[in-house]
Amino acid sequence: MFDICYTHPKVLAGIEAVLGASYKLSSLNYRAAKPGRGQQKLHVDYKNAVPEDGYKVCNTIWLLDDFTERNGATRIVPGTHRSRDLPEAAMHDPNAPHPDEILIIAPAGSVVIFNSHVWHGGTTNHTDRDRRSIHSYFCTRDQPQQIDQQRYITPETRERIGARGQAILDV
Ligand SMILES: O=C(O)CCC(=O)C(=O)O
Repeated sequence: MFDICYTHPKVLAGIEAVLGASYKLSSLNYRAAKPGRGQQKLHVDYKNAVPEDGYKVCNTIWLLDDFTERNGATRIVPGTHRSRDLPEAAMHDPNAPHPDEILIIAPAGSVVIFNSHVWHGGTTNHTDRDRRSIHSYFCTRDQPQQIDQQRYITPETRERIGARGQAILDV
């Protein structure tokens, strides 16, 4: 049931728009903002600010629940994927609200595709229910994967996903 997270044509078109044609899955993971929790520092999904030779990472959030003003929706600071600074260098407190941040508010079933050099992070869930999501996270082929897919792939999965899926997983 997770194959769609790294094979959906519209998602891959979005990834390609950011990373170019030479990308692979870095990891597929689940995250829930639990009641009273979920706050993250503003961060990027790369070790440094944007490298000279272009963007290296691009993330997607698959909303399993509605993202609302109150339940720990992801915040992003639009335009910061062009910044040469990391949030911790530019901000006194990356945990604090940023004046230009916006919340991603969308219904369950939506997929958010974002250049994850943009400053972003989870916010606190002020409701009594988990706010759940799946991330399929991509990187350029010159980068190490967050999860070494080759190590975990089963023969059944390899067979099922075919040559295209194998190329995206880099197995
Ligand atoms: O779940 C979210 O709202 C954002 C998660 C995130 O950016 C992360 O875990 O690095």
